[in-house]
Formats: sequence, C-alpha cells, structure tokens
Amino acid sequence: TQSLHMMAVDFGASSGRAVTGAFDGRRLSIQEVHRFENEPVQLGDRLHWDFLRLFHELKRGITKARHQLGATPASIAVDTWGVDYGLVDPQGRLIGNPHHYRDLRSEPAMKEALRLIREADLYARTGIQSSSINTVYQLFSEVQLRYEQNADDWRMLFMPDLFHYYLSGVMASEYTIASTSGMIDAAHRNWSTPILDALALPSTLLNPVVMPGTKLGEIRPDIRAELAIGAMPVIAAAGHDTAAAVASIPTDGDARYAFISSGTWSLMGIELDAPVLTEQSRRLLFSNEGGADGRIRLLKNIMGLWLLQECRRFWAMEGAAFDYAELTEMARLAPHSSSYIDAGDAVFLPPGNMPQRIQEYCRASGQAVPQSRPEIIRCILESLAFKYRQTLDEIEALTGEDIEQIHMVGGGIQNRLLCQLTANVTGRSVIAGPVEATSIGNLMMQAKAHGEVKHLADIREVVRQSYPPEIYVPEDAEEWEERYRRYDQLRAVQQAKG
Ligand code: ADP
Ligand code: LRH
Repeated sequence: TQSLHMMAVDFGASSGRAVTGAFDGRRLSIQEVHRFENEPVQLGDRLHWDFLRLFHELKRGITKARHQLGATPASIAVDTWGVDYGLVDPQGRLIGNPHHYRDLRSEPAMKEALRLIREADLYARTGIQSSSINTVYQLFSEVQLRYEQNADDWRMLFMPDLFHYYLSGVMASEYTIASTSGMIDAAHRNWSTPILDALALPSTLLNPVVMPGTKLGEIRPDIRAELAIGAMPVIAAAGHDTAAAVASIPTDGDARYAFISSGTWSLMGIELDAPVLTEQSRRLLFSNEGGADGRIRLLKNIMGLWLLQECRRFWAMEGAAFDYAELTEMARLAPHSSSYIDAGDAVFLPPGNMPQRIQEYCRASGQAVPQSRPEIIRCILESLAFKYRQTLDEIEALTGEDIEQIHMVGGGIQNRLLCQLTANVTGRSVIAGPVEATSIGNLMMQAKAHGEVKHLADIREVVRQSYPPEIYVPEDAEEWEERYRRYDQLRAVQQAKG
C-alpha cells in the first residue's frame, strides 16, 4: 500500500518546526524539515509576535517539505500556542502585529472586565481559569481602539486560524484553539453570547466554530504560484498545540493516567467526557479546554520551562550562553534545593530578569536565596516537580479518580532530570514520549480527516507502535515525601499571606 504524505507546522512559544509525516496505515514516520526560533519583539511598550517572519518560516517549511518528499504534500495543518490572535480588515489585511499573551496591556483590562462580569460567572460558562493571558481580556483591551477606528467590520482570527486564512483564504475558528479563549461555552462548544454581551465584545468579530479535522479549502493560487507547488488542502486539524499533543498520548487504554504536556508551559490534566465547572475547580485554577475528539481536557497551566528559558535568555544577555543540555547537567550535579517557588505564581508570567525574580521570591518567603546558576536551576526543576504533585492530588480530589501513571510529552521531556524528579515526587511511573507529540497529533488528525483512521484510540495505537516511550520509575519515595511536605507547608503559608 502507498503511504499518505502530509505536512504539519507546529508553532511553539519558543520555537517552531515543519515536519512531514508518512502514514502507511499502521505506522507514522515523521521527518523534521525546518526548525526556527520564535522570538517575540518588544516594540515600545508592547510585546508582539513577529507574524510576518513566522509566515515566512511557514513558507520555507512548505518548500523544504516539497523538496524532501519530491512532491506537494497531500495536506497541511498548522497548530500554535493558545489564546493569541490577529485582527484583519474586510480586505483581509492584518491590522498590526499580533500581541504576545505576556504583553502587559491585558492586566488592567482583566481588572476592568471583572467589574462588568463576575469571575465566577465567566468560569461557570467557559470553565477557563482566569488569567490575564486569556483572549477575552486581551480583546476587551482592544474594544476601545475598535470604536476609535470605527472598525466594526474587522475579524478576529486565532493564530492557527490566521495562518490557515493566509494559506487558504478561508476564515474559521477551529474548536480546540477557540476553547482557550475564555469566550466559548464549555457545554455547548460555541461562542458564549452572555459573555460577549456583558463585555460589549461585538459578535461581528467572530468566525464560525469548526470542529477539529475540518477541511478548510485549497491553498491559494497565489501561494501555489509563489512556491511552485501543486494543489494542497488546508486542514484545521487541532489548532491548539496542547490539544494536538494530548491526541497523540500513547496510552494503552487500561491504566488511569494524567498527562503533562511539557514545553514553555507545563499543561497538566486529565481527559473527561464533560466539563467540571464547580466552585472547587475554579478555586484550584483548572481549565476545561476542548479536545481533538470533542472530549474535555481538564488541565492546569503551570509556568513550566518558561522559568528556565527566561533564566537562559537573561544569562545569555549577560554574556554567559548555555544550551539546555548544559543547564540540565549543571542542575543534575547540584545538591537538592533548600528553597522552592510556586510555579503557578503570576509574578513569573512577564519576561524580564528571571533569576532575580526567583531569588526575590525565596527571600520574601523567608527561605535561603539560591545564588549560583546550578542552584537556581535546581530550584526551578524541583519546584516544578512539586507543583506537578500538588496538581495530581487536586486532579484526584476533583475527579475522584486514582491516577496510576503520568504521561509526559513534548520538548520538555528532553530534560531527563525533570522526568525523573516528577516520578520521584509523585510516586507514579512517568511514561515519557513522544518529544514531537504536537506535530504527531497534528499529522494524525489530518490522517483522520483523510479517512485513514477513525477514532482517537486508533491514533494512539499508531503512536504507540511508532514511538515507544521511555519509562521512569519513582526512586527514594520517603525522602521526597518529606521534602514535598515542606514545600506544601511553605505554599500554605504563602497562600495565607495572599
Ligand atoms: P514550545 O513548544 O512551548 O516552544 P518545546 O516543546 O519545543 O516548547 O520545548 C522547549 C523546551 O524543551 C525548552 O524550554 C527546554 O527547556 C527543553 N529542551 C529542549 N531541548 C532540550 C535538551 N537538549 N535538553 C534538555 N531540555 C531541552
Ligand atoms: C502551550 C499553550 C498552552 C496555553 C499557552 C498560551 O503552548 O498552548 O496550552 O495556555 O500556550
């Protein structure tokens, strides 16, 4: 039988890649054809994504995929990080460069929005934890601008939708990415009119919601000509990177598991048939996002390896450049951390001097202040593992499930120390892989749209056959339980301080 050759472009918050995937009906094999940095740009008082550069990298990816395959791929789909969007005018021109979710403009906007609608009401409808990064607050901060410019005919497109629009000319909002916005009704899986009304967000901005696996259209003739390629369908696979990653978790269906999608963020959660919209899940800061198969991803956003990325960037700025393998090795050789941070605290959200912020957090909470680089990295990694343990306990409390295993996927599993720490602190086996879960999920959702696989379980079977994971078994359980208790007490004290 002939293989189906597709391509995926996965834009992460720190880097992007274009991959080709060959699916022979049983196994998928992927090849990375293009990789690039995704560096945001601070311009005056605003933090932006460099959309034009990213679109250029997308085109280079298409060219390289075509060269590697010797033919135009059978289809393409783009996935990206959540919540961000671009605005386009009726001629389809981009209104300014899309903002980065770490831009500070949405902090005051969030406060103001919450005067018009109670946070509990927002949560009861959308099931999305309140955070200044949410589309709903970003968009609210732009409403004023819209009126000034009399721009009632603009449209809002989430990042993957924006790439798809410029590839195909078709405007749509794919469900998984739209579900990150804080404007989708979790139960009805469509725009929440009461929320739009309460915040005076014009529904004319919005596009119809389409389900993952929808064929949007053909690649535009002008791009076809520019890149000298043949016809190529553009598919809305799973536009949200985390949804694509979760779709490719290689479970065997028996053990109850939680997942951690590890990259810039750590997204830790569980899959459910229906959203959990309780007061308890709201207080514990869990979100209900849309899954690639129409199920719900109940998960928590944890700062993740952003903490390490920002230290690395700062140290490089100071003239000390390290790669991630070097940083991880430094931490592996360092003694256990005597101080911890809460990897859920919003003080770590914006860019800037991260080592200093970590030190200040330790000082302010009455702990020893990590001084050296290895100490700081060790503090980050152990604190992440503790946060995972806390989150695991919360998932069990919220759902009544006994979680037996943790599946870790994404670029972050290349940090083997973090995988082992996660096993140690949670006392659960960690099943790590695949690294490129997001691209794989993207490709397999395309294969589904082509009719090559039927169900999510089939996708996972393919991934299991194609990419055997690595297993980390918990070690030194008692010591870690003791350390976790200290962390937990510290956290309780900090929380009480507010
Ligand atoms: P995103 O999609 O959010 O941009 P990725 O899934 O690509 O993130 O993961 C990036 C993270 O993976 C980096 O922040 C880094 O911590 C980690 N990482 C990448 N390569 C290595 C490596 N060789 N060793 C250890 N960690 C690594
Ligand atoms: C991870 C991610 C996460 C979102 C964040 C903005 O890349 O998509 O799921 O919350 O970016």
